[in-house]
Amino acid sequence: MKLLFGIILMFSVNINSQSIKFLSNDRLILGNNKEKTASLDVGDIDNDGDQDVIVANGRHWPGQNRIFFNNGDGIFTVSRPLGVDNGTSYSTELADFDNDGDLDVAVGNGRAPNNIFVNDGYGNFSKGSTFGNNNSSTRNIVVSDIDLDGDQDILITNRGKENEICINDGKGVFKKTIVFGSKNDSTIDVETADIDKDNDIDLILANRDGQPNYNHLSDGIINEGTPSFLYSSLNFLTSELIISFRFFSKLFQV
Ligand SMILES: [Ca+2]
Ligand SMILES: [Ca+2]
Ligand SMILES: [Ca+2]
Ligand SMILES: [Ca+2]
Repeated sequence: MKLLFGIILMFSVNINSQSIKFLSNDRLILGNNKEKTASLDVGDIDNDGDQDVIVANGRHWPGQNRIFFNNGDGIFTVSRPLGVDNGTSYSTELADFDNDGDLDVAVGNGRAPNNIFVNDGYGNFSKGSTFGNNNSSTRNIVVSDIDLDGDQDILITNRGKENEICINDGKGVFKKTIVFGSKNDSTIDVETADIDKDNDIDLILANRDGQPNYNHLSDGIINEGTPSFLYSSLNFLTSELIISFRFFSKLFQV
C-alpha cells in the first residue's frame, strides 16, 4: 500500500511528566536535501495572517535563498527565490527595517556583501541596502535596536575579523558601521540584553576557536547615535554562566 505521507517522523519530549509530540512528514519539508541551509527565520512575510519561513542557503558555497509561504494549514505549498543571485549565506533575520509595517529580510553572507531585501507588503522583495564590510566572513547576524532610537540595527559576528554593529538610519539603510572586538576574534553568536540594569543594551558574545566568551557592557554614552562598549570577560565553563568575571576596563574603539 502506498503511503500517503511517505515519511512520517514522530518524537516526543517529556516536560514535567507531560508529553509533547512533534509530527513531521514529507509534505512538511522545506526545500530539498541538496541545499546547504545555515539559517532560517519565521514571520508573516505576506501579511495574510499565517507564519511563513525564510531559509538561507549556501554557507561556503553560493546557494539560493528561498521564502516558503504558508497555505494557512501549516503546509508550504508555494516558494519563491529571494533575489536573483546565489550567495554564501550564513544567517537571515526578519524585521521591519524600513519602518513601513512589513517584514523585510536581512541576509548575512560569508566573504560577500550582506544585503537587506525590502518587502512590498505582499512578500515580493527588492534588493535594498548592503550592511557591514563587504568581504568579512559573516557567521551570524542579530537584530536589535542597539542605540535605542526606535529602529532595528544589525549586529554582525565575523570569523577572523572585527565584529560589526550596523546602525539603521530609520529607512533600512545602514551607512554607519561600528566595529568591536579584534580581527583575531572568532565570534559565532551574539545576544543583546541589559546585563547591568543601567538601561542600555549590552552584548554577550560566543566565540569559537578556543577563545573565551565575552560580555561587552555598554557605557550608555550615545555619541551621534553611537554607544561605546566597555570590554569585560566572562569565562564559561561547563555551560555555567559566571565562573569568572574580570573587567579589563578597556574602552573599545567605536
Ligand atoms: Ca503569511
Ligand atoms: Ca518593511
Ligand atoms: Ca536603532
Ligand atoms: Ca546595560
